[in-house]
Amino acid sequence: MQRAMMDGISDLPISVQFDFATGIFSPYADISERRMSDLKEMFYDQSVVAAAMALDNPIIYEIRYHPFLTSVSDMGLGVTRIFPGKVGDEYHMTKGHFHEQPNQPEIYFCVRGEGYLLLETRVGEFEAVRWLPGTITHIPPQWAHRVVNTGADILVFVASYHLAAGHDYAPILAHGFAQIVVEQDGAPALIPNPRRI
Ligand code: S6P
Ligand code: ZN
Repeated sequence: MQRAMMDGISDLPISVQFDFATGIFSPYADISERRMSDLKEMFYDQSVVAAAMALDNPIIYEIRYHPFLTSVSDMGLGVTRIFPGKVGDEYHMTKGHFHEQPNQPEIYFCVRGEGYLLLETRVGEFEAVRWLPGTITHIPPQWAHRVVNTGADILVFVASYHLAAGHDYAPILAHGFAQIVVEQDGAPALIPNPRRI
């Protein structure tokens, strides 16, 4: 079958509508929830993780996706809502990943909330970008990316990427990022990742 005749493929412009009040756009094709159990290796205080999983296994964040497929391209839109909160003193965050394909970047646009975007290369270069509503970051290929919500409000960001990029979670699962974001004296602080010390 020709690609242009497959389901969901259109070579015409398509728009979806984003609601700034809720951080939800529609229509969307799919939604994923990430609960404590999905991130259990990511947080450093494993006793708090185990207790939260046993209690109610809370949702840490959710992502709504929409693929924009044409006969020659595969742009993906993802809007992530990270709920406020901490695991012990470590703020809620996304799992974080590299893109599998070595030439695939991404655009992240913070539309609500506050926090940090953590970025790290496979050879250990590390950056933490302070994020506020309106911050737009270009994530170059082969920089792993994780968003941390340090505020009392939900953090919402828009992601735009090619679906062919793929996701590689394994290195983050194995050793996390160089730094973690925790509350110290009532404020967010970046500290070395205890799993790497
Ligand atoms: C995809 C893009 C986002 C994330 C989403 C959840 O390349 O970066 O849509 O998938 O923010 O993060 P994670 O690390 O759980 O995939
Ligand atoms: Zn990505």
